[in-house]
Amino acid sequence: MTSERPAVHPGWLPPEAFAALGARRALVCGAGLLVQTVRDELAAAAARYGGKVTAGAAAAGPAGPAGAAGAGAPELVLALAGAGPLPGPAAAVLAGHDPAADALGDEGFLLARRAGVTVVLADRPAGLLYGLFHLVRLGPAAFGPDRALERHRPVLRHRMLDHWDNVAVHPVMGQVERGYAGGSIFWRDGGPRRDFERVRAYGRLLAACGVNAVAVNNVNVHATEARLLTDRLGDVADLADRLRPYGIRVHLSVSFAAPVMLGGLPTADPCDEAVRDWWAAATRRVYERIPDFGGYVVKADSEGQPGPFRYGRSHADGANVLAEALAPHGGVVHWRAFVYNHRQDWRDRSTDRARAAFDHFAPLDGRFRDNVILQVKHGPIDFQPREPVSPVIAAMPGTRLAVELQATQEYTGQQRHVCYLGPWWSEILRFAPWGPGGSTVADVAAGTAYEGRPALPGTVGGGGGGLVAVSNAGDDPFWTGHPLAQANLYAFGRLAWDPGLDPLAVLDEWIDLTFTPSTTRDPRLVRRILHEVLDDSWRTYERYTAPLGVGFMVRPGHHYGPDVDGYEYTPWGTYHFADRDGVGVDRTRATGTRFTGQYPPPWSHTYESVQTCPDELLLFFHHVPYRHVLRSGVTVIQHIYDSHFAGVEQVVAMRDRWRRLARLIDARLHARVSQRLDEQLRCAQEWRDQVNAYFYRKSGVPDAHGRRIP
Ligand code: GCV
Repeated sequence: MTSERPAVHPGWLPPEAFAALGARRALVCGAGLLVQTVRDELAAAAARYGGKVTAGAAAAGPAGPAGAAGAGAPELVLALAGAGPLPGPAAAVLAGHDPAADALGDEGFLLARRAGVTVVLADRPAGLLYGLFHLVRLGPAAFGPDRALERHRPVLRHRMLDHWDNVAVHPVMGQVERGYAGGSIFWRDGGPRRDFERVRAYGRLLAACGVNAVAVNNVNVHATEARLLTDRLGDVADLADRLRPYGIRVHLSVSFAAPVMLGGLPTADPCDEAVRDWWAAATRRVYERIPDFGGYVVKADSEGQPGPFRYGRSHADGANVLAEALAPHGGVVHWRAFVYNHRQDWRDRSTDRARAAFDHFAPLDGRFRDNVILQVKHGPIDFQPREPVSPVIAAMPGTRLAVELQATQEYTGQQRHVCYLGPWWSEILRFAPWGPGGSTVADVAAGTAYEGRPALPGTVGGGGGGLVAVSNAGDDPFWTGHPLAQANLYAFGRLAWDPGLDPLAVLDEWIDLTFTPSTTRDPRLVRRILHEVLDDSWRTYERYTAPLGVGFMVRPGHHYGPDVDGYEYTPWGTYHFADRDGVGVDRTRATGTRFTGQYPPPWSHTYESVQTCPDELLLFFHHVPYRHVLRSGVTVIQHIYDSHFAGVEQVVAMRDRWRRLARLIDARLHARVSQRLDEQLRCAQEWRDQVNAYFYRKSGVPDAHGRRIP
């Protein structure tokens, strides 16, 4: 009997996505690994679609200085600006650009179409690669009428995915902590997986949406994973070799206790000379092996991971010792701000987990080295389907901050539920922490939020920390378990490249690339139905789960499905405080935990008052009676009933719509999604019934519409 492995889905790079490029005569000018990748990509496409690829400026052919495309002349030119004499059309495009006023940087590119020739120019090889994938997105439109000169450059420099992948299978968390897409692409059963074709294909998908960094192991660093820094470094180098051709730098999660665990030192005290030397030497060896290594990711003093507190040191002391070791080599340390007391006494009403990151980190502003990136979860608690933006993001003008999102759907349906996160992420990135019209979260991540203000003494200049997401990909044949969750991975990269993009337009891109005309019998219908299923799916998820921003009504441990009181009497600090009169957490300055005071105005006032607090966050900030009337005009209890009934109805509608795609798209993909929609509906009904029954029993208030509440 032969056991055939199912073919891996091509994601947003099916061969047809290259049809328009592959049919052209292309010229690629320049040298270097990434330029070679561009050439190889085009050559593969040309072999399939009948085009031709030539290399180097000498091959410019008869396209004269005026740029007219004669027979045999290139129809497409991708060139490094400094790659010697450029063919006419490319030279003309270059002449129209003023590099002094408008630099392209390491990853930017110019695009124009003149006299029948499409031209992409870049200063650096990575720019050429991103230019190529931009053309893939444009498809035939790249070869239409002339296009005026466009300049493209990423808004965020660091666009990183963190893999919570374990090398050794963890007894509780498995191969991938919070992974819902099968095993790890990188590791299996205690060692490297060595499926390098898969790693390369992953890098290619990531480059095509704009990601440029990957941390290859879990932030919870256990004994085996710690050794990736030393005797298992070769396994990391192997991954770096496969990701490098796509412009992706590898990062490593390391244990703060590594000097003790691996170096045999008696201490990991960051102020100890031997500890500093150990980090410096270990880091030097990493760069000898991986010269373009990105740096370290550290979860310290958090959920049992070791950290500087043990030695009476601050997190600035801790981060700086690693940063100092990385600095000579150009590396960065991503130091996570996810620090809180996970052994809280639930009876203690004075401790508020939401406050923790700010309380720990805001006082350290300005004390981190330039190559420390403080990585802050987007919300103050932990990736719930609705949270306010973390106040830390507005509190540290003298620190490089990265915003951390969660593509893996730990709290948003675990890739069994459809939940397109693009609209949520876009809302977060556009949020203006200092009030409407001011700088945004994206500006903080880009390092431009404080431009124009005088620099504070000792602060870093420019270059924000970027955007990070916990990856949702694994060795599943569809990459992400739920095939439609691919849209989240794609959207993350695109929004990290440009946080101003419309998440529904990004979804269009993903649909058009993934469901190409040759793989669908009715592309317009497919696109319409995919939009109907995905566009509002995050809000649908929110409707049938925990209400009004209160969060954490999930089953403890695995976090799937409802359990309203599951975390209520536990040490984790995630409570809703429902009683017979009302529900929600009082985080006001007047009567509560004073968390609202961590925000600058106007939000400190907006969130403080029940009158102005947005409905969707009301229970995050306030404890209110069930009959409290929301700004929408309905009572809290009626909103709970209404939203939970509506959420389930929307899942029913999603499932019906999806059925219409049977026989219009790939049967395997259709079947996988259908099966998951059945589970989504079952789970949504369970959420509705548990949440509604719970609050009906607590409050005794019947549903105004007399619907059945079990
Ligand atoms: C990697 C949550 C998750 C943990 C995760 C942690 C983190 O608590 O449940 O699995 O650990 O976040 O972000 O470090």
